[in-house]
Amino acid sequence: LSRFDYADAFRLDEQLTEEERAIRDSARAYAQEKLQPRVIAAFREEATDPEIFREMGEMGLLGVTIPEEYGGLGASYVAYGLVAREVERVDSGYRSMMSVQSSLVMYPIYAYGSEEQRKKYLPKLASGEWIGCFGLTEPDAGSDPAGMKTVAKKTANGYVLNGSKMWISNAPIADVFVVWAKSEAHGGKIRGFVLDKGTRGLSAPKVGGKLSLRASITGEIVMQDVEIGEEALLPHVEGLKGPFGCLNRARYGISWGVLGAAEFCMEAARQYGLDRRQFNKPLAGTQLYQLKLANALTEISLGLQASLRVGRLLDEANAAPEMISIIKRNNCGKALEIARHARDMHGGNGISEEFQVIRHMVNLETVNTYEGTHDVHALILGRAITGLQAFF
Ligand code: TGC
Ligand code: FAD
Repeated sequence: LSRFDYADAFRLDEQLTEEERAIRDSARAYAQEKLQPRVIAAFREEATDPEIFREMGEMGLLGVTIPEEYGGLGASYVAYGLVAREVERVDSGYRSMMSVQSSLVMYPIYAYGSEEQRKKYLPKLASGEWIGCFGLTEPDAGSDPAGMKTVAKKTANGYVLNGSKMWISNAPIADVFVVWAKSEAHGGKIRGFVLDKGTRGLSAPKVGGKLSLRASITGEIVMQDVEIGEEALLPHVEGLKGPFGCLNRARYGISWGVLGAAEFCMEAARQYGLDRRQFNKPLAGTQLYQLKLANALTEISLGLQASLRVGRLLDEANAAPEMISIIKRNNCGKALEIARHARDMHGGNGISEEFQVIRHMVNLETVNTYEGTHDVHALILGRAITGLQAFF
């Protein structure tokens, strides 16, 4: 029998294509060389460097699955997941910046947009010259986006939008706003609109005071009589399946990303336990310490295999949303638990920014909540199991 390597327990590496390995390696090199050195200060100062989008664009990390003719990489969903894992190994906020741009802004423009919209927006979003955001959540409509109040009224040449969005990643620095609204001209159905920064009546104030995901800027989107032309409408989708189609992809990416954060935490705890001695022995030589490492390794290894499986099915256009709920929910919950244990295993040092585990821990609280909370995904699965919806 061959030897076991805890750093790749089920030999994920050999299940990847050469291209996927190459994309993963360049994402890892970028994340470790360029993102890791700035993250501690960025989180402390609650500062988001927009230059990161340009850098990611140059590395081909934005729109990994979007065809090359629109500036993307034309690579697999597995490759996209591997990028999310490497970026989130450094910080969930950086992965958030990348996944909003790729899955929530570029994807809907690609999948639901006109050819003019694709040509106008996708290459500049892929290069990071333009930054995008996605406005679905509102102050009074979070888990229940069907309750949104933002409306689009028809005018002679287009629409006028009124409403506000809350908790929107990238919004204060965004050039492109994908916004979902109930359109009176379409029988009150939810439609997508692409707005440009600087349009009269459109503003995006920052949400300050976040104690989680501080390296990623979050804002509101306020729309007061925002007049737009017909060309701002995403023509090819109607209803909640529009935003959900994007969320399927982003949630899938998150399922890989959080395991990158969990791997960081596990490795940090392992090293700390080898270095730190108490009671005349390394902490890593105690049974309780090893139990926690074994639990972390088990969940990370199982989670990676599950995400890989769903990624392969996505690449065959054969994945169901419920599969994505399983991996988003489970991997987020497990990563959060692993981060909390790693924080504890570092003792007092665990609360210091220097050791980084507490930053991952508080970030993962957000990731467990956004893109459908842990409990909302349980209800999606409960509905699939029983045929009974328990949301209301
Ligand atoms: P429901 O009746 O279930 O469905 C309404 C319509 O939508 C379709 N649909 C889907 N289509 C594609 N993919 C999916 N996953 C879909 N889920 C539902 C469905 O077929 C139906 O279509 P049609 O044609 O029959 O009308 O809708 P509901 O109102 O009962 O939904 C309930 C629930 C809980 C499932 C849903 O609202 C939900 O998932 N809530 C969570 C909201 C959420 O995830 N928000 C995320 C906001 S964006 C964000 O957080 C970005 S953070 C990113 C970052 O920074 O990284
Ligand atoms: P609520 O829906 O009010 O939920 C509160 C609690 O009630 C949760 O525990 C939830 O599980 C529970 N709950 C809700 N409904 C039920 C039910 N039927 N049964 C049992 N329990 C229930 N949104 C965007 O559109 N774009 C973004 O870019 C974006 N970025 C974000 C960035 C950050 C940092 C954060 C924190 C959020 C972001 N969000 C974004 C919003 C995010 O998607 C929502 O916060 C999330 O969907 C939950 O909605 P809510 O905050 O209104 O909580």
